[in-house]
Amino acid sequence: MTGLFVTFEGVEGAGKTTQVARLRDALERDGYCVTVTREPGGDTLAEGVRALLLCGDVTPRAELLLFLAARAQNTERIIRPCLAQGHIVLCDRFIDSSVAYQGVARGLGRDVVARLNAFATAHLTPDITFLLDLPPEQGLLRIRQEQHDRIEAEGLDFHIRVREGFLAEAQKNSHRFRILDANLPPDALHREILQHVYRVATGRHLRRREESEI
Ligand code: T5A
Repeated sequence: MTGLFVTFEGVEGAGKTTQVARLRDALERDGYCVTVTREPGGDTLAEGVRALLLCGDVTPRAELLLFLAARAQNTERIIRPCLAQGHIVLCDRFIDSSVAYQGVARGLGRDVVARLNAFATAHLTPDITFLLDLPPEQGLLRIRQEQHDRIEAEGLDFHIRVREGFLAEAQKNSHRFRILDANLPPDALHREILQHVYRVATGRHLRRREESEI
């Protein structure tokens, strides 16, 4: 079994978490084994790194390395083992967030981040990446200002560069990216996401829940 690895990317407030939850519910109703994880986060260590990253005083290079450390941990401890068991793994942000935020918006360089991503994940690439594309000013309005973390509180020009970084990655990796208009209602987005997941999943031997209960 090789599982199916699906990632969700986009600017702040684009609706990634909402769509991950809806997709998990739909796939589980259809009997699939689904694992949901997020970045930064996943296991206890990576969740600890998340807390440091979202509120601490972090330099750009340290920020990148902390995101990568959390990703290495999440990949080896959660994502790869679940894929090996035939699960559909849904990850809220992954390699493309580091390229867009640290590589492009922070200016550390797209290629250096891509190489470090390859090292951190031992070259694991998603089967499908949904890019929920939205003007960042709209996404930020969806999140209450008093709840903004250190990165959300960056200026609008930073978030505009993030969006451009994602769109450039989507063009470069069009075989796995699906760009969606994140202004569409959640139901319409969910239908499109589910249809595409089933198209790509056809022919793969994915674990059903009754098999894992044997
Ligand atoms: N980061 C992360 C990096 O800089 N580098 C990296 O390598 C990685 C992995 C993570 C932060 O870390 C940065 C990026 C981030 O700044 P986070 O808390 O996980 O922090 O931030 P987000 O992933 O952006 O999570 P958010 O919750 O802010 O945004 P979501 O998940 O995109 O949006 P969601 O689903 O929570 O929805 C937000 C609001 O919009 C509504 C929802 O009901 C909710 O109120 N909504 C919609 N409204 C209208 N139309 C729709 N289609 C809607 N869908 C949802």
